Amino acid sequence: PESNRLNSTASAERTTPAHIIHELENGLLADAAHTSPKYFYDAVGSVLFEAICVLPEYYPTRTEAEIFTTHMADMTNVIGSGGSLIDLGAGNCAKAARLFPVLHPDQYVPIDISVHHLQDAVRRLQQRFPHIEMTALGLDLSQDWQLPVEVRNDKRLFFFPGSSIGNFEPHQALTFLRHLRASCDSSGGILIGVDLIKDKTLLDDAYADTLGVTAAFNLNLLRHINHLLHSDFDVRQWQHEAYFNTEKSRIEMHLRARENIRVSWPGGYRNFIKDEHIHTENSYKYSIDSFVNLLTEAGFSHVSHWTDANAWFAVMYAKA
Ligand code: AVI
Repeated sequence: PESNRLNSTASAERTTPAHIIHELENGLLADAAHTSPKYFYDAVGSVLFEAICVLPEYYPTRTEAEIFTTHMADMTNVIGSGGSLIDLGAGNCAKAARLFPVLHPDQYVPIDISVHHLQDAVRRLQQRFPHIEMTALGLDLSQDWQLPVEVRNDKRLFFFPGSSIGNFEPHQALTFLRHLRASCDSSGGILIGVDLIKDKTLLDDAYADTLGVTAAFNLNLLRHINHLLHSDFDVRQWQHEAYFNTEKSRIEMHLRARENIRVSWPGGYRNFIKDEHIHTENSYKYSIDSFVNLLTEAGFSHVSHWTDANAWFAVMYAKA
């Protein structure tokens, strides 16, 4: 819209990398304003996400954990042991650590956008498992990335739990999976958590919990953007919204303007009219068949999958 501006003479002193400023500005100035879900995870956002994972309404974390507990022996038989375990979006490394005693990796490579967050967890893990070589990497998986040479290419197992693949657009998910396939030889594989299509009410409730933790998680994005962009979002002027879009098979999260709002930052501004919204996240839900097809299209084969009794969530293993 004409009233929304990007001035060429941005002035404030900044520590935020230019490509992040650009990405945020482009998203905020688009006709349908949007932001990348990676900006949820500042210090507060990461803690709020950990809280989401233990909410009664948020079934994915506990359901996935239950699938691992129930089917671990069968999974171990299919996957085998040894090699490099490459943990994509490792966070506190807790999910991968549960695999160490059964998969016995020779090397553990946790990857996260913030390597600082990883370091404490890795130090503690290294004490518990001194014989596993550990290399923490700070990489933004939504950008182009390559594994450095210190990651051994002998039985690379990519571990991507939590249905984080659902936060990619399906075409990006395919590109990402193809990149994983290209990043290992035929001894490699992938172990991935996938959230499945289910009753709309269950899905809606998982992203609009009664305590308002997911609302806080969504709204905290505005505080993080203020920090990165030096913008003046006022959290109180925005309303959390989340619902399952059945046609597109995805949860959509939005922030809706409660009133007419002008948001400014050094170099630009955007006027939002009441009820206009910022699209902050998609979380795609798959059927087992559609995800098996995606893995196959990406070049993986021999897909095995395990689910819970309700078929709410699936863990899949595929060979390279
Ligand atoms: C990290 N990701 C898999 C979560 C999800 O379910 O899409 C993020 C999340 N957003 C709201 N609640 C949880």
